[in-house]
Amino acid sequence: MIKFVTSNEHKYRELNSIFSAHDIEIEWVKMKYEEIQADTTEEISLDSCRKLQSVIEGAFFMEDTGLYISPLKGFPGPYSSYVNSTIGNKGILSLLGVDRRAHFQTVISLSYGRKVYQFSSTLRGTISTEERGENGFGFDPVFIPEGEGFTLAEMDPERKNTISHRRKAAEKLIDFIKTRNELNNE
Ligand code: ITT
Repeated sequence: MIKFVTSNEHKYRELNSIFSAHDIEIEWVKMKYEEIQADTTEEISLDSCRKLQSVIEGAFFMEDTGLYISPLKGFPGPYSSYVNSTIGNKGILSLLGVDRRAHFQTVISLSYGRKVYQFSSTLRGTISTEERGENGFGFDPVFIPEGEGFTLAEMDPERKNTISHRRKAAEKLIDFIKTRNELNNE
């Protein structure tokens, strides 16, 4: 059993399904935590994780995801949450021309034995020309992964979970957990 701190139920559901396939139970600590402003997701996540160490007992992890759009020089990146709740997907679509390359980056920070370990992964793709699909959340209706014809929101949840940024970062964390018996058996 390992704690996962997030206010976002979609993230919890996606990760819970990935972890249960490895027989690892995660406990959802539903809470919104403070995030500083910094240039990289790694720095932001590290800072939040350290602050939570004085609040949460035992091993826990959290996860930060950003959408980086190439022709916008990586924007919204660390400001993804703010951009999603302000201009949203329609606003993003209105900012783009011919070059629509983008990627998601997920950084997982694990607090274990007072240390912080980070695991990250990316998913490359393009921004669609219109919102498509009802599944998923956040930027899923406008993100088409490389090599796919559909947005993440048009895929069934299992398909997103097979190819996603979150999935690949979670697998790195799972590999780590499997090498630590104490985490495995807690
Ligand atoms: P917590 O920080 O409480 O975990 P959050 O929703 O604020 O939840 P993030 O800061 O990591 O999470 O997310 C930044 C934004 O990116 C937010 O608006 C999400 O909706 C969006 N997002 C995160 N993961 C996504 C995914 O897999 N697909 C589409 N959008 C995603």
